[in-house]
Amino acid sequence: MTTQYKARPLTLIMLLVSVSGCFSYLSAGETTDDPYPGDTTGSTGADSDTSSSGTSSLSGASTSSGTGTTTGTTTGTTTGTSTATTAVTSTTFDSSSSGDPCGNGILDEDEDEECDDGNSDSEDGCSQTCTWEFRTVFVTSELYTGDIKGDSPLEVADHHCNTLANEALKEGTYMAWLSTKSESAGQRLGLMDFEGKFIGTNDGNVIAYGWTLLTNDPLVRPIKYDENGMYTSGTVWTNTDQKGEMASTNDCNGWTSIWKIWPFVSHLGTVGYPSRSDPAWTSAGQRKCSETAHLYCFQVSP
Ligand SMILES: [Ca+2]
Ligand SMILES: [Ca+2]
Repeated sequence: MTTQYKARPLTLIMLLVSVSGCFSYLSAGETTDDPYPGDTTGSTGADSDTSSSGTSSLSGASTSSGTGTTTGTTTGTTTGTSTATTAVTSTTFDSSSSGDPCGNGILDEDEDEECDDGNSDSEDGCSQTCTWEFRTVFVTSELYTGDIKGDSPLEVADHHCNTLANEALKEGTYMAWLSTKSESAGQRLGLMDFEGKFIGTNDGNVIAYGWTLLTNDPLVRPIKYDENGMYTSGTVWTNTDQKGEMASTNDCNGWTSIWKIWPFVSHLGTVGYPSRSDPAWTSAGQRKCSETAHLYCFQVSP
């Protein structure tokens, strides 16, 4: 018992020294190699070695695969970005080129839309291709001498047209089919590109299909109805030929006078007949400016 009692402390001391040495050795190795000393997972020898060679090959892989990755990433990213940018640009371009497409209710003049009533229907004033379909034409119910008066008789004539149209609840802006020696009706009206229908005030019957036929062919129907849709006869001041150009020098002195100063006789003015569909509708001879005649009025804008 005594021997055993004495031998135990010595054995314990030797064991402690031996174990202490082992801990001391391991601790030193770990401190040197383990980049994560607090990480117990990496504190085993096997993991430490793997980690060490891993770090080494990671280092190499890091460089080469880092370069490769960088290159790949750059190429990939560049290609991807380029493609993405192209796609976005393409989308933006498409969106821009179509602008506000016809039928969306937004007028896009860059796309040559004359109108946009928010639908794809025709025969409602604005066509499915967003162009105006109708221009109303009438002969005035009122009569005027060849002296239209005012500083600018053509503008006064336009005013007469608009006043009568407004009173008859006709929409839009109107101008008189009237020329002087210096200004033609065709130039004034600005309808040379109009391809829709010129319609009358009586049930919207067609008078001519577009400017080209208006100025080259006989009328489909005469312009014989006034702003209220009432039948009108007599003559119409025009001094305008079928082409919309000045018909003669007979324009009642630019629609400013009835009488010449000397000899004291009436000026003359070229007239047309509202009952005719041949070129006589606009140019059928002269009348004394002291007489009275109607005016033709054309809608030039909505
Ligand atoms: Ca539009
Ligand atoms: Ca429409």
